Amino acid sequence: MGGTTVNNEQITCDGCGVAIQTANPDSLGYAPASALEKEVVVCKRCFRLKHYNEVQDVELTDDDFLKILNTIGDTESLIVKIVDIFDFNGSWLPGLHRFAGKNPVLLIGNKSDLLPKSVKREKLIHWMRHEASQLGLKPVDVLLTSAAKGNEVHEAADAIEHYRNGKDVYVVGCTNVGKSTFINRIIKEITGEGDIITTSHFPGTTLDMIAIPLSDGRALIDTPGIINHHQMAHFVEKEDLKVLLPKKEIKPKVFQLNEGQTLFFGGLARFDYISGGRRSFICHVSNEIDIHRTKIEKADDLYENHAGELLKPAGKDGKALELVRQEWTIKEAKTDIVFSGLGWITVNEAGAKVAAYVPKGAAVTLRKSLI
Ligand SMILES: Nc1nc2c(ncn2[C@@H]2O[C@H](COP(=O)(O)OP(=O)(O)OP(=O)(O)O)[C@@H](O)[C@H]2O)c(=O)[nH]1
Ligand SMILES: [Mg+2]
Repeated sequence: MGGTTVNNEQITCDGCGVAIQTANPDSLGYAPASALEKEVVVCKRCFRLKHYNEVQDVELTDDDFLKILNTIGDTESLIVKIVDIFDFNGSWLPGLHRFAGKNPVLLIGNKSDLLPKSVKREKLIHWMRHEASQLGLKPVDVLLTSAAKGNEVHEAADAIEHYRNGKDVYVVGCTNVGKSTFINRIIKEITGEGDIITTSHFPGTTLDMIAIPLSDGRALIDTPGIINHHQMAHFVEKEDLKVLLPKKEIKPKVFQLNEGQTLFFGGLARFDYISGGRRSFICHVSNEIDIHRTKIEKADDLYENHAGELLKPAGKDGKALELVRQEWTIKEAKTDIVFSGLGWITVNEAGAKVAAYVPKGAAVTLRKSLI
């Protein structure tokens, strides 16, 4: 697409990084010519996101985003890898080394405000370091932030300054982990200006690199998120994202279940308690998601007939999803059954026989409880 240039320089959108063009209102990167005279130039898509919370689909593919990130491998820089602490594994972004090259990596767990206060910070950082090592990453440091609330962003900025050693900084990660929100916070600290880069709960908001100049002539660079197609967010309609993705601290919900009972999490996942006597299960999911209790023997019919109505959100167009079942006997006390991107159920004592159902392609795993 022919971009718009001024003095031979390509103009890019300050909100998402896309090349600006003034010719075709229906294509990517459009801005009316009059917009170019403003100090901050934003494309039509960013404008609509910001003012109407509406997202225009883009024709960019996974490959396009990977190509953009691949250029980092040839740089000498600090990589700041952000993960969403609420969906650690789902937002992990495997294969970082493929485009990060040999550069040092600083790992940040973001959205710490979502976790119940009972999750201890030190324990979480220890756990993140352990998980990172299991996943083959040895970060120079591990931090925890809430970019939305501003918690520990100042400390993170100090750590970045320390580890970057006078080099550029690339902020990378899966879509929606809060990279742009994090950078906006840092800009705010430095310049006092707020919400420069466009952020939204739609995965894939940032479309190209956005360089924020640092005082020594280097830059802090926002990058487009890599899409993880296994994340729950990709199975639902866009308007259901506000239900699925928590905005506030998760309030744990305790369910006393008898053998043979089922819990539905909207129409997105199902949990069967098969055997092990009456016991409690602690659910950690977005406060907006309805948890519906029924009997195992009724659950199949209920899902078939009521997904998208009583059990909502469900899949695209409100349709039932193809749910895949996995069964375990919980061997260790304090185990979390993690429904990637949705939340987790904590089981306090060993011995329960359970089954979990998630949309085909989504992940469900066990871990030692975080709490
Ligand atoms: N609760 C909470 N939400 C956050 C936090 N940081 C970001 N968010 C929200 O997460 C969503 C995604 O934020 P973005 O900053 O656009 O994420 P991104 O990583 O830049 O996403 P892409 O540009 O799509 O790759 C938005 O709805 C943010 O408000 C946080 O610390 N806590
Ligand atoms: Mg972004």
